[in-house]
Amino acid sequence: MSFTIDSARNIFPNTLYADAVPALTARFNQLSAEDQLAWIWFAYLEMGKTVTVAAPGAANMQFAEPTLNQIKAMGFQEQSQVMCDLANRADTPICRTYATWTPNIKLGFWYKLGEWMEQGIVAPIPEGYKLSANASAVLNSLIGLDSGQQITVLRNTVVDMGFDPAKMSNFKRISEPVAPPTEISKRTKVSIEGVTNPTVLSYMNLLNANDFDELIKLFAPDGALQPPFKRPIVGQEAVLKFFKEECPNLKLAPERGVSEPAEDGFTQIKVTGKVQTPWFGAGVGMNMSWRFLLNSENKIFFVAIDLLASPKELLNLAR
Ligand code: ECH
Ligand code: GLY
Ligand code: GLY
Ligand code: GLY
Repeated sequence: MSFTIDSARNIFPNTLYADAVPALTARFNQLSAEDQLAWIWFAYLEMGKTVTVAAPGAANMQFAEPTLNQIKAMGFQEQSQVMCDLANRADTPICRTYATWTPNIKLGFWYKLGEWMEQGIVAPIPEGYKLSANASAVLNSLIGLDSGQQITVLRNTVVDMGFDPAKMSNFKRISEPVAPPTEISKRTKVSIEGVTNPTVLSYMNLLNANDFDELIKLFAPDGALQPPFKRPIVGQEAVLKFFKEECPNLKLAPERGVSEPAEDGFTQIKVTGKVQTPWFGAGVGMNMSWRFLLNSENKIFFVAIDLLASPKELLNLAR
């Protein structure tokens, strides 16, 4: 029997991922649009007590600017309607535009709206707004999670807003131009206790250097990558597009791992460690694992990236 993408997903089945994130996201999705927006506002304030979000880069803002200016010119009532429409995933021109943006453009858009809400330029969450009992309960659950899980929930809520791309016949993804990779002389090199496999080390180093054109060469032509809480992205072309659209400026700090032979000359390797997003930098270290399945030519047939349930999982390399 040889590996399929589906069977590859089950390597290292003892990996405990943060299932609190999809659980909380599902509860959040049950709330009304008004409650959702207020919930995010309160969650954002709460998190602001312990972590700082970085201002979006100019590249993330240029595509959102026309829509932001359109919203700025509206009265409060119309602005509130636009925000509710986004949460409701309504079919409006702004919700259709929003749907075409990459996650980083969407986050930059809301970052700016949040600033404007604070400054009184955009309709604020009404003073004294009282969350429903359900929404309060969901907020309390969020506050109980570690910061890496909190920012993942928050990112999901933003990414899922807007009209459903699957319902758009003329869907075309809008993404920022890809910045050049880090100069060779400025690149860093990871070391991983227990792992010397050159493909795995290069994967980490090339991703840290934003060198996506070299990184993709480590994958088999039909290779796949499974981001946290997502279905696998299959094939070099689709994976490269994902890297360019969603993965600039991540910082991977793998710590340890284990490598062992699998059937058909394949090798399975699990690595655990920390990951930083450019939005929070060193302020939030996400506890992650990478589960690699390499083919007999040492190309990546499959890699799953998971957000771990707890820091304790960083030490779990069991098969
Ligand atoms: C306000 C109220 C009204 C409604 C809204 C508001 C604004 C909200 C704002 C929220 C901002 C949230 C942010 C969240 C950022 C989260 C980023 C995360 C990144 C995780 C990345 C990972 C990468 C893993 C990977 C690795 C690989 O090896 C391969 C690639 C990949 C308040 C106005 C909405 C402003 C900024 C969680 C884990 C390691 C899979 C990518
Ligand atoms: N400030 C983070 C980003 O623009 O990606
Ligand atoms: N690690 C669990 C999953 O496949 O998403
Ligand atoms: N999913 C990776 C990021 O957008 O930060």
